[in-house]
Amino acid sequence: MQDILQRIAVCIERGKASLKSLYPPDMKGQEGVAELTEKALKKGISAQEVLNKGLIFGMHSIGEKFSRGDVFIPDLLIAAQAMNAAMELLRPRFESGEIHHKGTFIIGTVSGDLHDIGKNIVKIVMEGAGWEVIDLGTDTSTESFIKAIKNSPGALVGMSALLTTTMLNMEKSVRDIHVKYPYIKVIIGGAPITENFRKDIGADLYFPDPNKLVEYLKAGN
Ligand code: B12
Repeated sequence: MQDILQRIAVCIERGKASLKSLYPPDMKGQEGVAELTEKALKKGISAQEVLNKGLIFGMHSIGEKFSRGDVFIPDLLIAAQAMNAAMELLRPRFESGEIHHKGTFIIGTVSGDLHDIGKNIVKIVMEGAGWEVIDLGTDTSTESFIKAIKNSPGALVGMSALLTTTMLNMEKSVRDIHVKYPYIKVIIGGAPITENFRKDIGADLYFPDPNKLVEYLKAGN
């Protein structure tokens, strides 16, 4: 089992999306993340394990290489493409089949920030837990959040940030949302976010991953 998850991680890291992908040239003709994900699921490995021990692990490995200067932006983009394609394969496995939505969850990556892999995972996990998700995409302005809240007044709002620079943009968005809609709960997340930062900017909740958010909501909060 470890073997196939490791192979998935390597495919993400190398940006090998499927058997057909011509990139990277040294992996031509080999199975990619699409085939290996299908195989792992058929073997009975859970979607959560494929996500955490395969896909996310692979993204973290390439992130470390990027920090060391061993890979560059185009490598990250190719890995991100493979990651997003694999997540689409996992999406049905996260669906709970519940007919009634538990509520509406608005999510966006904050202004100035183009990272969307984490946000997309939060979206899939929340949909799987029975929430209707309105995805505002990346580089989401405060105005876009406010417009979405106006159309779904009872929604929960999620914000994602991956950069230490763009996480600062959360403060304005949270403040402006709370001025207009004091009852709206704003939940923040993303690699650089901490509980102390949440307190500093007055957001309502912080979770390091979407499963913790779902557990919190399931507990009736
Ligand atoms: C892939 C990637 C990119 C891709 C993004 C592609 C895409 N479609 O997303 C591209 C190439 C575009 C990119 C660009 C840049 N990047 Co970049 N990137 C990464 C990388 C390697 C992986 C990020 C990722 O997807 N992680 C995997 C996901 C699953 O994790 P996650 O996002 O943290 O999400 C999880 C949790 O945090 C949580 N979560 C996330 N959001 C939310 C929200 C809520 C509500 C909740 C509850 C939970 C939650 O749940 C998720 C699942 O568990 C990281 C390195 C790393 N180790 O993180 C660097 C990294 C984030 N990038 C970095 C940098 C510097 C940049 C650039 C500035 C580089 C440049 N010179 O241009 C640009 C900025 C572009 C911009 N304006 O946004 C730095 C940030 C440093 C810093 N301190 O700010 C990092 C850390 C790399 C590094 N070590 O230097 N990047």
